Amino acid sequence: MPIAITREVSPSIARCELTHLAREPIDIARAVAQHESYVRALEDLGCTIVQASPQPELPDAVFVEDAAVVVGEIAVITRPGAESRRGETASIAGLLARYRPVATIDEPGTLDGGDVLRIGRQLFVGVSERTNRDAIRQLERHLAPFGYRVTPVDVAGCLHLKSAVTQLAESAVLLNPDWIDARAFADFETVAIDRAEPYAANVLTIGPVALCASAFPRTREAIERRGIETRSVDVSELAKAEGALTCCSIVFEA
Ligand code: CIR
Repeated sequence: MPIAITREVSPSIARCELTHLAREPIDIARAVAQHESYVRALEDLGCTIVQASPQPELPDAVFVEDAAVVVGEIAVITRPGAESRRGETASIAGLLARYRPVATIDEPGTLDGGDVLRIGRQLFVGVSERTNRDAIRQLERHLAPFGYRVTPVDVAGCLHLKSAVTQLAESAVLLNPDWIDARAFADFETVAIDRAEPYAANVLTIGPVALCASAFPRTREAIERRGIETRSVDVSELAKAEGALTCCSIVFEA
């Protein structure tokens, strides 16, 4: 039974970091309601929800994914690329210490969990505006003893690696070939997003089901045509903060 760590939307979310999007007003009540639907969808998919303590003064605290990388043996607490987000990690470290030994990424490394795509014993890590090669080397040092392989992947045009590619099934990924070099995923079956929906590559797959954002129906159809069951949630207000589906949880086996 997977655990999903989540954290409620901060009332200060309007002051979130933005890199590739223009600032738009965020309807907080709607963002909160959408986040609650997201959490319910995770519960419906069998996750036990563990809520991190609210951090109302930290605008991006709902995007817990960026604070840690969890594998079966260990949790690695990140050092987020945006300085405004560094205060988010301590509370997540405290929670994860209940489940795993905890290691850290230290200065000068910067790493956002959104840049880490784990598929089995392989970790693809985006080299992005948030994640640098020093942190990737530190991550590799923490994980290599457990048999994990770490592969850096250049990311251009989007915030994180997982804005451009996520896992759909054991050996299949969903990707946007405009933002990463698809050859890095040559060993996998690839499903391409619909070109009219560039932000659609971020899906959260739990067991056999891919949770998709309702804003991207064409890509959802492409996933279903591949024979993968999908569910959808509306996260349009969180998307204005440059967040997507994987960002709002840290999912791992207890
Ligand atoms: C940020 O720019 O850091 C937040 N506004 C959005 C973070 C989204 N996180 C993710 O994709 N893992």
